[in-house]
Amino acid sequence: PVTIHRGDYRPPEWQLPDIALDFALGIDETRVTAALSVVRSADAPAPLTLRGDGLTALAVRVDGEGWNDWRMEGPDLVVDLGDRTAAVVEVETAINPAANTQLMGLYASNGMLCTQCEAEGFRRITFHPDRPDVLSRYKVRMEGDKALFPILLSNGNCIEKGESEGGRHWALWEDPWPKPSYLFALVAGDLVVNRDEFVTLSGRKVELGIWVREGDVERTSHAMQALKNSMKWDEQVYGREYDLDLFNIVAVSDFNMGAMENKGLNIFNTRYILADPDTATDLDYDGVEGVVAHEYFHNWSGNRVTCRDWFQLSLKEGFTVFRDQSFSADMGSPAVKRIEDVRLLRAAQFPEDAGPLAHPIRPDSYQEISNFYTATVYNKGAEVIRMMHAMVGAERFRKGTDLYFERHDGEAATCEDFVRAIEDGAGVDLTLFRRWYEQAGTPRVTARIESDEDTGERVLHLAQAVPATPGQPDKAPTLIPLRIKAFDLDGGHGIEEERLVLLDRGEMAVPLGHYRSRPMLSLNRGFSAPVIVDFARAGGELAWLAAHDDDPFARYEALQQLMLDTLVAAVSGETVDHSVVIDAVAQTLGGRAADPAFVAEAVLLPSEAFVGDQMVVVDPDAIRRERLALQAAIGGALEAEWRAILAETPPPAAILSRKAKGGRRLRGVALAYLAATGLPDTPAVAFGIFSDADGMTERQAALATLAHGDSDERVAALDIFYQRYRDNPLVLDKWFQVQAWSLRPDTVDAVRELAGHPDFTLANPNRVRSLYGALTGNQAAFHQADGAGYRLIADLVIALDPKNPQTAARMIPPLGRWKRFDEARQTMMKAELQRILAQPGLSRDVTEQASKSLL
Ligand code: BAL
Ligand code: ZN
Repeated sequence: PVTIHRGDYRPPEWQLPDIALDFALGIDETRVTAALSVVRSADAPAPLTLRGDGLTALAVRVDGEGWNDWRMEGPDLVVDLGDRTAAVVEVETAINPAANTQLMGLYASNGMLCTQCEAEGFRRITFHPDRPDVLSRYKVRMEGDKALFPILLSNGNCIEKGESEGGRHWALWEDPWPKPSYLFALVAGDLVVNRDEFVTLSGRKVELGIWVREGDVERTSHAMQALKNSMKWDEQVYGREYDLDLFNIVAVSDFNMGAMENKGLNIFNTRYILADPDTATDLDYDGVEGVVAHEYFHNWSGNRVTCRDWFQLSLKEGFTVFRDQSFSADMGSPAVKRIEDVRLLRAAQFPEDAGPLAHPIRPDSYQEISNFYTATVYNKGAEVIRMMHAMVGAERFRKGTDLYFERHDGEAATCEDFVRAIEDGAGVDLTLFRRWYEQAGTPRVTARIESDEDTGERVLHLAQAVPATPGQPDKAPTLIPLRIKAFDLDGGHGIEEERLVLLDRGEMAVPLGHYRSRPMLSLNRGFSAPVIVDFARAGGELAWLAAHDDDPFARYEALQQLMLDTLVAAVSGETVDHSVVIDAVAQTLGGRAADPAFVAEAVLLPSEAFVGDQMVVVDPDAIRRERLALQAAIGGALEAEWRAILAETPPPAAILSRKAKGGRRLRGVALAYLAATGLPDTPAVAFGIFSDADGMTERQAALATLAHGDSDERVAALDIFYQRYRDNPLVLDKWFQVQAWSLRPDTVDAVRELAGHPDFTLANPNRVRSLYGALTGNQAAFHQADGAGYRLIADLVIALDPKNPQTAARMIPPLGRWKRFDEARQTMMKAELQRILAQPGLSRDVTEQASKSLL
């Protein structure tokens, strides 16, 4: 495969100010006529190269005349326009949406037609430069059978529609805003709408529509509320107003991503639109709110200002994730949101940064851009924006973003443009900070406190190191903003104010002041920098911070560190005393009345994978054993507390207040701790909760708990759940997922069997992720000593690649983490990667991921 390098960027030779598309719609055949008005840049060569993927040109016309001066170069169409500097090039193609199992371009899903063009799907619809720095105004006419496709949608506004012969009808859509091809969208199908409206800051009325299949419209109210809240929030916090009279969202079941921000016509995975208390958990509700916001926010950070090239993907994704995170924090609990975001970063991005697929948030090269929609580009990208925000403060940051939108509105910009706008707008020098864009790898900050011999002053010594990553053996120090605060237990000094320390060199000494005894130091509060901190602290110090730190994230972090230290010691064969952790958990539980959601997060044990990340060689079986032992110890010691929490009447599922959600979350945690004790009545307790539940949060928590065990209640609950929800795909995903998450020793066998279940299908990415994605997240199962988990994932990749390479490639990274495991596992993991690579006709997506994973 060809490697594309960031440094090779050249501006486009041809601009396409206007595009008219004509679709004759059909499930098995759709005819596309594209009329591209093309304008040659000065001194660009004459031939016009239009990218294609699996297309044949049925006819080519130039300025209305049949044209023979064209040829195919591989998948691309090259049209020789002689000495013309401008022309209208018309190309006709025919595509088969029903056969499009890749779900890129125009495809059929449940009888409807829809599109996904980011990053390079537009070239599967028609020939086009298909690069984000070519922006055009689109006019789209579509015609199709009225019974099959009663609803016809595209970007912008519908300016005309009508009936035609043979039961067909048509619609003409126009999008006044120039946009890159990846933001093109079309939907045709039998859909119903939830309509609403929003009045913008300047008083303009916007019609809102969420389009779903018949029967689903009742489950769209949360998404609609989230949309209106997002529109208002973006006005208030960023001064960004919506810019069309219409904003449509369509929900589709078969979708590779979570959702897509097409201009004025967002297309969503149903998972992030549909929610009601009976079928969606509180976390699902939060997911809907966050993704609706994310896609809406792209209207400015992504659409009005787009990316110059795909290396700049984090320009729109990192910034937009930061924006959606801030929105969700404002809508709910900032502390809990921060905990969730950091947990995700550590679970998905830190391992990526530490493995063979590590790349900077602005990558330097790629073979297949779909492989770079990563936690690094998105979530570390968001952390990088967050650090700038932390360094300059909200007000100055807003000056920077205002300048960014003002300077680059209507343009295809770069990450550098963003950083420069923040520098100029906020008045800050980010020279050194730019290394966050250049260097991969999670920086490691080591900290220790010493006393200055002469002055008696306490000094915090900090050092940073960025680890070597593929292609980047040597790293330079970067700028790391660390929020710190020292607490003085002996009085005298008083409690200090929080400070922001800018660690801008390899090593640095920070005077803390005079203390009689070593102060309790809260470091990297709020996770102000996405780094790993090595700071040796005794259990007592962590327990004190877990109880007393006034930053809730730091309290959470201290308790997590205490649990982590205990687990790592136990796994390393040390005899550990569980009582310090138990006391700290008990202490934290004391605050549950005030903030149950925070308490639920804080008392959760670190995941098996995160414990593994602390070890030189991961021992999945020992981690499982010791984590279960600690869980059982906490469960047993605090049995009365867990039972008391479970004895309370749960908040009604329909109430989605912060407190109600927190209460339910804590009950789920309480049930898991109680069940870990193995006390004989726990299956009955869980089954009681499962049966009495008035909503999915409690029902799923109880089912997941039962799924770990071996009781009759487990079998009964799985069966009841299946029978009740067998016709609801999103809930059925949960049924697959809880079984693949199970801590039972036979989970790999169970997953293999479930893959043969009549409701399992490779055609639906959500279903694939619910079973196999859940398995790779189940550390001890995936790394089962006989390699059966590895085999299963490799078999999946091989079977799925010919159908849907993008989703297949996303299953590979867990196999690429082989370096972290013992030799036997390493050998088996590499063998599976090699087996994948030996398949003939492998996609570029899978080839890139599998071959890089072997390095
Ligand atoms: N742009 C791809 C989907 C998303 O990040 O919104
Ligand atoms: Zn996005």
